[in-house]
Amino acid sequence: MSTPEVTQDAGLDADVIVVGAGMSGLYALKVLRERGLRALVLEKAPGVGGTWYWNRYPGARCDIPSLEYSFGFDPELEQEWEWSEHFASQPEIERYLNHIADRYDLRRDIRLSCGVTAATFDEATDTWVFATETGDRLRSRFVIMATGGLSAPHRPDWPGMDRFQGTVVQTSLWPEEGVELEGKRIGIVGTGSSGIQAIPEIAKVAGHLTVFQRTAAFTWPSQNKELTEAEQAEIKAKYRQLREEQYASFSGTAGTTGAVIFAFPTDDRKIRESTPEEREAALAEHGFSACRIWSDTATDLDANEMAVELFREMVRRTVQDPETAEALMPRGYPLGCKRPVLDGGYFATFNRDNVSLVDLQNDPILEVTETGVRTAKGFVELDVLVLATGFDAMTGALTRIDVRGRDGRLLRDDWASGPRTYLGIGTAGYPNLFICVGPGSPGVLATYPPQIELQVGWISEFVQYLVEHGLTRADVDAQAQEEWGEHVNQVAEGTMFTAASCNSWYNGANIEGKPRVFLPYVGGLPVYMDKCNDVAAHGYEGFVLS
Ligand code: N01
Repeated sequence: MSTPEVTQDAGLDADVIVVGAGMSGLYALKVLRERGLRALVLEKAPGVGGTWYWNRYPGARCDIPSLEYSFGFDPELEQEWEWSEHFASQPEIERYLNHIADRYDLRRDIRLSCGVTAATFDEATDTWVFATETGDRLRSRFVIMATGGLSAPHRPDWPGMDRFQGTVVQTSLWPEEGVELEGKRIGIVGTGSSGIQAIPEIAKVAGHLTVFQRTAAFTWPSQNKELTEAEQAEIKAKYRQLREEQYASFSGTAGTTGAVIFAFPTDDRKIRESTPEEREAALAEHGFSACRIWSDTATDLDANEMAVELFREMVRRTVQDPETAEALMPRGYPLGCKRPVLDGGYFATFNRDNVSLVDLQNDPILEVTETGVRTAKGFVELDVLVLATGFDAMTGALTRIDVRGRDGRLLRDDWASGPRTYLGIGTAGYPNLFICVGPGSPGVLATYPPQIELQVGWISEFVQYLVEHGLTRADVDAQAQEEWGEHVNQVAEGTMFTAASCNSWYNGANIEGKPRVFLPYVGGLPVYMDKCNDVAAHGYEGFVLS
């Protein structure tokens, strides 16, 4: 790879400052260095790993097969790293990312416990100036915001929260030293991916676990198991082919090692044309996945509701207490609107004597007191309150930093009615700032490592191009941004993601006051990268370079 003439301004701490040392940030550092650029990573956490540093709650694991949820940039790394399970646990992924930091000697350019509070574009010099929690002031020509799609925790604020004398802990800020749960009276709010993973594990050790549920979820048994040596060897022997399949796949996932729930319809049968006997046979064969095999549920709401009924039937057959089962059945929103969840025995957990459910639809939380949670119909005494209440997704990590662009504009204000980006990578008025897995890119809809390799690879090549051509400023053309935004909206139209009844973090509806805007690009990873590569081939069309 050619090495560009790097800007050697004495006043610059780096050519590129990367915010975040998660998967995107680590990879960005590696490829920027390879391109001869000086990069420095600023990370809020005391360790590397991003999501996989912070989310260390009991049961935390990935729901993409481990052999696919890993980097393909180095065949030696692929061969030497051993995954122990089909779906890797948080500690194993955190170890993997630490291994990457060591193996590629990344740590010397990573500052830990160094959260960025402000980033300001200096128009006189075409540079970015950073302020950090540690009081540092740093300057670079370019910035890569590797701040993650699901990294700004959402913490509800019920009346009395400050009064609670027990422990309050968020799944996404789980302390490294752990939380004492054995024998305790524990309440958990939230039944998305995090809550659903944590609930069966916490139930095993809690004195009593009370689950506070606002919306019943769709979740499928993960069927996670140990990865045998033979299975691993088989995949490793054809890793190049697998990676090519991932890069070419809509969601960056080849599905080789059991990503069951992401399987789309297996044939073209329509549930609307099915008989009760056929539906019963589907239940017998596929269990919870019986609702996912039909070809007409993705676009036809009536068909979708018939499929949901199959899911409800499985809940009915799994959960012994009829009232609890009824409350655990998703209603009022379609299958395919929210991020699917994989679980390790979630519904069966409600058959345990030490687990109870509070259905917040009928019995909302009124307040938190010194000793527990008061709902409309009762009071639950607690020692520990776990918040599995999600994230200000895709935009929160960016808008929580004071990012100031040209003319003193503030990103938080510019995005007050929804994010505006070009390719999810740049945003007009904020020159030289590039976003990884940002709103308007596939982001959360495509497996991160392969997506990051493609997108962060594209960004680093762009930075190298700018440096090689002596260009100091790359802003986004407002018209190109407008057209990309329209395209992002257009491809999402008619899908279950944007159904009127769909409230999800994909569209900001999980955060009070957040504008309802569908955030990721749903056109698929290959279509997205074709567009990015086309932009590059045309001299970075849509960016204004000077
Ligand atoms: O967050 P969520 P998450 N009062 O937003 C409830 C990824 N992930 O952390 O549905 C009461 O999905 C909220 O209720 P409602 C994955 O992409 C992956 O679980 O808004 N309840 C919901 O039940 C995932 O989708 C993995 O009505 C309140 C829950 O809290 C994404 O992260 C593991 C409330 C939040 O669910 C986010 O998942 C974990 C309130 N005020 C996460 N506010 C894997 O790889 C919120 N809720 C497996």
